[in-house]
Amino acid sequence: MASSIKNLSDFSHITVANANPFKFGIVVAQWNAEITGALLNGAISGLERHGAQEENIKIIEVPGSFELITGADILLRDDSFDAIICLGCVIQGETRHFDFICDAVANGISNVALKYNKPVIFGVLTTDNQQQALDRAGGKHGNKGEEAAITAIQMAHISAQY
Ligand code: DLZ
Repeated sequence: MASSIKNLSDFSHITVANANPFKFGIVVAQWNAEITGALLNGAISGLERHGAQEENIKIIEVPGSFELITGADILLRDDSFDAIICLGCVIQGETRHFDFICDAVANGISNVALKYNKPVIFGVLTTDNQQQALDRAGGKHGNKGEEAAITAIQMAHISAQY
């Protein structure tokens, strides 16, 4: 019997929504600025390539990835944002700092999303070394900032439908 349910492993039917109606906030960490700057460029070009207007993209810088949580919270006090993109890069060091920051940022971003009932996208690289980060900030593994922007557009679109 033929099923009307799509093959769930086939996402070829998915297209990225038009970003034109939406307002986006980007919170970017200054730590590892070479990497986060490249993520930011990827995010902006991803949004604009899908129709977002420059005046509908608000960017704020925060000191480190830990502060992405507060940055997202500050932006979402303004109800006009449709989605927030958090961009950071945490590189493994010699201490357990890495684990604490990564856990806190992932949990904190989820909590802010639930608090405001708005999409808050986790565009934070968590890598063993700088080369892995470069590879994901416009290098051989693409630009995760751009991927975060596409996720933001899709989630803003879904959110607007319900
Ligand atoms: C302190 C610190 C360290 C050691 N490493 C990073 C990092 O790799 N990436 C990053 O975004 N931030 C780092 N920080 C800064 C923290 O995120 C935060 O800014 C400080 O702990 C102050 O709250």
